[in-house]
Amino acid sequence: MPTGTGFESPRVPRNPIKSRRELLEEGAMWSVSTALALATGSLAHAQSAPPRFPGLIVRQRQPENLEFPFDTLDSFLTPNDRFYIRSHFAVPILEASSWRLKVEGAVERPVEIGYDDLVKMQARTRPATLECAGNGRVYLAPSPRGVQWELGAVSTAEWTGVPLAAILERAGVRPGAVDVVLEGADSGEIKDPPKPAGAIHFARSLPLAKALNPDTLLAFKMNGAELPPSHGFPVRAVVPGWYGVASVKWLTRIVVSDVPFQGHFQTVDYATFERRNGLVTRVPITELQVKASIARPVLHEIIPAARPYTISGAAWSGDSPIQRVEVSTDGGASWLQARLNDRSHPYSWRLWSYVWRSPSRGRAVLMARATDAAGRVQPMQRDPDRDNYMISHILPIEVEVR
Ligand SMILES: Nc1nc2c(c(=O)[nH]1)N[C@H]1C(S)=C(S)[C@@H](COP(=O)(O)O)O[C@H]1N2
Ligand SMILES: [Mo]
Repeated sequence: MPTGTGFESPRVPRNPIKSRRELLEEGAMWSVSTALALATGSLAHAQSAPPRFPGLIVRQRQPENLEFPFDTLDSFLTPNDRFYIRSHFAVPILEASSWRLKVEGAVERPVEIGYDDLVKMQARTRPATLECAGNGRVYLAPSPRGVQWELGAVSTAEWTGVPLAAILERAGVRPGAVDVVLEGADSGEIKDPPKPAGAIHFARSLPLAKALNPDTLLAFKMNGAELPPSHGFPVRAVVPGWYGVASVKWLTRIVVSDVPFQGHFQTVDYATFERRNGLVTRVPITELQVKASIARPVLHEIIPAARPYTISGAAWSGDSPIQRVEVSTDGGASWLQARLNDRSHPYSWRLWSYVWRSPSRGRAVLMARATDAAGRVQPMQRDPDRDNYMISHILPIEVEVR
């Protein structure tokens, strides 16, 4: 078995099944307290904590950090009530009727748009996969800081929205502009130093070219429905091909900037290290890395002996589509081609499967490896410069056959 992959031996630091059950119990307690609130008449409290799809894994209740149970993956689009949620602050309660989007900074004419104006503009509908840059973090060793995601901080939805470019065109981007800062209505204090004083808003920037890409949307629909509050109601950015952090929720302000934005979530958090000309450089996290994940079987699952078993999962990449997924059932010694199940959609994951003839007994180490059309191959080794983000190297899934 390969060593030094950056994953702890035996492959997972905690028992994920136990921790999930504990977390589900927490979720069950939440429902009980909701019922109690209803019984005692404190309806306002009950309404602010709606019951969720019972299968969502609670990683943190406040702010909301909920994981899609990746082993239930059975469709290209993730239903809205199963889509993972990553929030840094409390969900801001916004109303469509009073919502305004301001566009200012290095523009010819600052503009302000209301919800009704926005939804009347020419919209596009397209699927896109969002993955949190910390997805898979629980499997890293030593255990790094941050939300302890297993495999499911990734989901795919069909988004309807207006290209950000159309809004920027209304305002007129001035020559010399380099960055477009997207600011959310949510705010709060940062806990860990280095941290600014007082509350700050969630904000991220896009380089002008990505902001003007016609696929970068200001979305107001998710899988054909109004955006749920936790996913950014009434309007969020969707930046296909980039880690989820770029897709700012509860968008209320856009600032066009003539210098690169250096905000907290751009440089201190959601940034990583890269080596350029022999220098270690701090860079914001941007494009999704090529990655295949195994949904089934799960780690330590018992597989029936000497029978066909369908190994399945999803694979995704950034700007380039998935070209190939290979599976190894012998710990990486040999690789065979998996079947790409559905049609390829730009910026979206591709479901895949592989029918494995299980052996007569013993342990097996399963792996999946994706390659994109640009020739990028999912690596076996973790790049330590990535610190606690961009976890895309191959995760061995050990199972028992009997
Ligand atoms: N305003 C705002 N936008 C945000 C965040 C946030 O905390 N506040 N989290 C970001 C991160 S880190 C991710 S991975 C995605 C998650 O989107 P989702 O909750 O709809 O899955 O939203 C991004 N947009
Ligand atoms: Mo994220």
